[in-house]
This record gives sequence, structure tokens and C-alpha cells, in this order.
Amino acid sequence: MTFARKRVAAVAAVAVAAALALSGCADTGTTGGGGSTGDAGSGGSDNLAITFLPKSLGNPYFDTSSKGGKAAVEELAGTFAEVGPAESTPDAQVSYINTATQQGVGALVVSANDPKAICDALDEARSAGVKVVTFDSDTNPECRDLFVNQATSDGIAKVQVDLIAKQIGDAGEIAIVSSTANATNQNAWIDKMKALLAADHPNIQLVDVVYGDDDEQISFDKTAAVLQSHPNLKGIISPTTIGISAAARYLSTSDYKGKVALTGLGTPNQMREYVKDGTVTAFALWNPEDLGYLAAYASAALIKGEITGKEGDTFEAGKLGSFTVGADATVLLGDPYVFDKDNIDDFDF
Ligand code: RAM
Repeated sequence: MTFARKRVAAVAAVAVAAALALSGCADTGTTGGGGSTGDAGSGGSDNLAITFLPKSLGNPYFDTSSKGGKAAVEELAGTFAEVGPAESTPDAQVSYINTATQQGVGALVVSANDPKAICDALDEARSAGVKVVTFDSDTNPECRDLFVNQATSDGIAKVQVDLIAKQIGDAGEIAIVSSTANATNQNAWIDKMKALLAADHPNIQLVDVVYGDDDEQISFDKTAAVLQSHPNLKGIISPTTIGISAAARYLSTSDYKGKVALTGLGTPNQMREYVKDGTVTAFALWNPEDLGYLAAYASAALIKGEITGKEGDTFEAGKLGSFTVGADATVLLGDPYVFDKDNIDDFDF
């Protein structure tokens, strides 16, 4: 299904929710926050207080995933909240997890800055009855009930390697401008990209991996530095929406514009001007709004006891349809999507 078709479905879902609200049938969130553990049968609860905890606040990618999460929680007549740190450091999320545990939320939906730094806090949350769903960036599997993955790591790595190979004629030096050094998601993708480069692209050399910490200015400065240190660089992959837009901002006013290729993972709204001015030809992503929406529905299914995270468990996710839990308690949203000048104006996120 294309994003455009999904947007039509989303409009329909909003219309239904609005109709329910108008007819007085919607309960807009009186269930959460008080540690309610009302029994919904088979060990489930009706405590649909669902708190989203992104890597950090102020990142348009997570603004969009939280928008999807909020829409889903409202459809479910639960209580949505979003909390998070200002910076994507490994243990910055711990205090937010502890607070949510004390509040007795039904589920925490977390994008982890580190695979293990928040595990003790998540263990305490789970012992207190909170369901823990990771999305976007996982913890170690034993620290959560479920991981909602945007696309397979293989697929995310391949789309970026294919794009850079095409953009530099499958030969020359490239560098990676990543997010934080500990990020589970970027590190998994970088490992897969290295393997793909070694196996299928013998004439491309990955000469450097630098970290912009998912901070706009640090990513901008690291881009400038990596270009200075590697005068023969032909391309940059930035597998982070903050990194790629900062790198594009740097390239767009530099002599490297049009000479050094840039691709990776970006949001259409942040990348539009750089695609239009010729700095970037194509990049990839998924729909973060759908990712947040799916994570919220998965959380609700865990809270209600409809699923436990066992392989083969199935649940309904509103306008996105039905999903099945795969190996390692993982649910998959779909495939990455490539954006270029011909389609970028079809998207608004
Ligand atoms: C940034 C974050 C996020 C990642 C996207 C692609 O917004 O690092 O975790 O999934 O980029």
C-alpha cells in the first residue's frame, strides 16, 4: 500500500473518530494515570494510559511518530502522553521511565538510545505491571515485551547502499555520518551496510564513520570535518533524519554541492529544499506516523492481554490492518520507501 492510499485511510479513521466523539460515544481518556488495573479478562487490564518516550524531544521524526501514537491512543479511548530528554544520551531516559512507573501507566513506548543502559529501569517498570514496547530503536530483547520495527535491518541497509552505489557510479570513498555512537538502530544498520559493501561493492571504500549525536549543529560540524579529512570523498550516507538534513544544509552552500553525493534516511519535509536545489537526488525512510500508530496499537493489545509477544500472536492495528508477531517478539511495519524529486511533493511529514 502506498503512503498516499494510507493517508486516505487515515482521513477515514479520523472521520469515524470525530463522528463517535460527536455522538458522545468516545471516552477521551479517563482510564490512565492512576494505576488502574481493571481486569479485562485473561490477565489483561483496561489501563490504556500509554506514554511515548522518544530518543529525545525536538526531533521532527519523533514529533511525527508521536502524532501517529496519539491518534491511535485516541481511537482506543486511552490516555496519550509524550515525555523525553533534550539530548539522546544513553541513560537520559531513565528518570522518565521511573516517573512513568510511579504513575502506573499501562505501557511505555520507547525508542532506545542504548541497548542496555535503560534495562534496569525497564525491568522495574515491568515488575510493576507496565508493558514495555520498543519502537524505532530496540533495547536488548530481554528488556522489553515487544519491538515494533520500521523495516528489517537488511532492507534498511540495502536501500542506502543501493542509493549511494548508484549515485557515485559504484566506486570511490564514502563516509557515514551517524547519530549517537550507542544507538541500537543505526549501529545495526551500519553493520549490515559494511557487510553489503564488502560483499557486493568492492570498489567502494568506507573510510570513516562519524557521530553527530542526532544534534543538528554537531552533525553539521562533523560533516564539514569529514569532508576536510577525506579530500577524495565521493559520497556520504547519513542513516539519521537529523544527520542527513544537517549534512545537506552544509553541502548545499559549499563547493561540494553536486560533487559529493549524500543519501541516507530523511523526512521529506526536512529534505525537500535540498532535493529541489540539487544537493540530494534520493534518500529513503518509512512513515514515522504509521510507526507510532502501530506501536500504540501493539501496546494496547499487550495491555488488554490479547497478545503476550509470542511468535504467531496476531492483533488489529486500526487503519493499518492486522499484524503478526514474528521471531524475538518483533512486529514489522513494512519496507523502506525511496523519495526523489518526482515524488517528494506527495508527502507531508
Ligand atoms: C533519527 C533517529 C531515529 C531514526 C531516524 C531515521 O530521527 O535517529 O532513531 O530512526 O533518524
